Amino acid sequence: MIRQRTERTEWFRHDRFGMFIHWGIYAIPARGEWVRSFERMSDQDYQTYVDEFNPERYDPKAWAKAAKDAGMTYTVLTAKHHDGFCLFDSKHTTYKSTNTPCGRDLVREFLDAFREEGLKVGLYFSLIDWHHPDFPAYGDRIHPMRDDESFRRDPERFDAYLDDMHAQVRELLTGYGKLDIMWFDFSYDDMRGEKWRATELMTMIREFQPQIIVDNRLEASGEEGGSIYSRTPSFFSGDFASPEQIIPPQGITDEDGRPIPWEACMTLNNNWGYAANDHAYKSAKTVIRKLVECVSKNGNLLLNVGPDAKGEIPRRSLSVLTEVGAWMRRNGESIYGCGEAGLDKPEWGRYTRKGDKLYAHIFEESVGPVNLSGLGGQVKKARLLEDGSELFVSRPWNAKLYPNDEFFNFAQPEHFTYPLPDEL
Ligand code: JFZ
Repeated sequence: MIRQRTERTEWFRHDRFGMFIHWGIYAIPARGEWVRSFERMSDQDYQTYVDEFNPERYDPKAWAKAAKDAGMTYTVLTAKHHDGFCLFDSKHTTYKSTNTPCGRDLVREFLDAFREEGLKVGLYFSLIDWHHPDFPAYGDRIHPMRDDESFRRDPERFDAYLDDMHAQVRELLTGYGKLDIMWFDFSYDDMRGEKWRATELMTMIREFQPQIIVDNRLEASGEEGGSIYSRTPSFFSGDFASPEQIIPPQGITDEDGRPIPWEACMTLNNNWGYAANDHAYKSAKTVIRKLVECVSKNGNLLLNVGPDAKGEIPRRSLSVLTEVGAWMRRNGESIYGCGEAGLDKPEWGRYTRKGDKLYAHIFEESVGPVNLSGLGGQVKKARLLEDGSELFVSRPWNAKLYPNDEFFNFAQPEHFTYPLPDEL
């Protein structure tokens, strides 16, 4: 099982940087994708937005271009989020984009556009469905109007929900060409694993799309026994771990210390879905450093955008992506195909590594030479990645003051300025 996971995730562990897209009806109220739950909206309240959903400026080719220009090589779109609204023409519900003024199968257009740009494509699919009449409530966080524990214990009704949920996944797996990622979300409390009929679901997935990779959210993250973190993952434990809004301090390994493929997902501001008043954007510098941090720990970054109700990625998001892309064009070699260096984190930044090439990401400008601690005698040559210029590797003039140190240095030629990448 682990060997197959390693094979299936080869491209994923190479590519390192993807675009997450949270988009749906919730872009209209523009207060994030949990708005219906947080604001205690009834199905009827929410229907107002469904009835007017018409993203006239939806141009997935522009999204694909933005992703590619940012240096991203894969993408994941919310085909259906917790509100249950499908961005595709599902035969198992009327709650879908083709039944709104929009009238388009948004998922199909998305897949065509991103594939055309040469990007790998994935779909997010919510295990939770606030609209389906047979889906039980999840405390009062999901839908207080249906917060009814007895309902939750009605297995037949829940089975009817699962039939529909599986049928929709089947539609996506069979009607939309080759998919590279299936991103389920999420499990909680006892709502996990076989509660979703996960073995059956996973069997179907592997039957129709043997090469697809699946996240680990068919089970609650951190569950003991059978999880992706354990020595013996379940059949439905998935191919990669999905830490959210956090970069695991030590990367992710199993009980035996073997690396587990992982992908941190991260918002650009503080919301996944479009939130008109959320201006708390991360800078390009922060995004680049977080990407480097992920790669330095053998992980990926799935960076989110939340397009607006008209179908456009917010301008602030685009400008960050553009800046990240400019850096990636010059320094992408230190990201793609790279991973952990097997060295302690240096004082001034982070290392990534590909084979015998070590990439030093200098976050903090040094005074004098940059210390490559522990690499004494091993560095053959050093180049600035951005422009290919030579960097001197030598012991600093005062190395004799540190007789026990094994460090080597990027020496600064005495009368020249040492050029640091300006984004870092
Ligand atoms: C989930 C969604 O609820 C959210 O809207 C977004 O799509 C995000 C990517 O995923 O958020 C979660 C899922 C799981 C946990 C927390 C937030 N969890 O297990 O703690």
